Amino acid sequence: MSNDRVRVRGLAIHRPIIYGNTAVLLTPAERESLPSPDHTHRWTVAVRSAASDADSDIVGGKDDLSYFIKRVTFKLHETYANPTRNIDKPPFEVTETGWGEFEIQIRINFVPESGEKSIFVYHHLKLHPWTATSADTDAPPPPDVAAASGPVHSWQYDEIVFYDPFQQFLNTLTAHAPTPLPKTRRRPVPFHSTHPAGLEASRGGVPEFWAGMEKEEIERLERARKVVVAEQEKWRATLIEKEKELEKLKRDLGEA
Ligand code: SLL
Repeated sequence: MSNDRVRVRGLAIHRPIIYGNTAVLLTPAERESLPSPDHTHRWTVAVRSAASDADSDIVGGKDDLSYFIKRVTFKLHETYANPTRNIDKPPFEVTETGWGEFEIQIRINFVPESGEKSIFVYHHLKLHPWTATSADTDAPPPPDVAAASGPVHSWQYDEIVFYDPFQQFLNTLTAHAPTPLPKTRRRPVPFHSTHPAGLEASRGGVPEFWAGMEKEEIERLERARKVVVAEQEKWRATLIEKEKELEKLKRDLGEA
């Protein structure tokens, strides 16, 4: 037996990917030229490498992932004709027009030599900008706000981990090292933010994943944890105070 079909035990190797969507508002002229004039947006959902080309206006997608991904199946909302879209070569993406947000099931199939089962990820198609109002009320922002804020980006970073890979597949993977994420932030653009500054900054162009994002996320989580702990302490103190008051009122009642 060739040792290609031998698993390399104890080894884990990963590949970074991103999945998500961009969306732009259609102009009135574009809307009129569509078979369905009720469509308001053009969007692209995709699975890509995390690294971007330095001066491209595409989020991610620098590396060709077809050395380990064989097919990506995007399952759209049933209001679309042929909602199951199989994409067998890069770019692994679907561009459509529409009027509504919905959950997209994304199935990633790996090349046969990997011997891996396919995996599923889910993405909520995002059409409306990340404004504070839309986050609070779930309602799309007014058209002028939406138009002024430019394309909407919603992307998730993930890492696909292969455990005990077959030797041959491992060779393929190591022959295609992923482009490392840039060490510094090259574009001043956040991916999403309910903060007005985020909306403001999103006019600056296309976001990019970079190496410091993980640290930033940890810091965000830590700040949020501190806020929650402070809230808990505040309410615990209130509770103790109220319980004392209750005891006192009970005593007063007993004495009366
Ligand atoms: C909503 N639950 O009500 C979602 C459904 C469906 C989106 C969104 C176009 C389909 C077509 C389209 O945008 N469907 O007519 O081709 O918001």
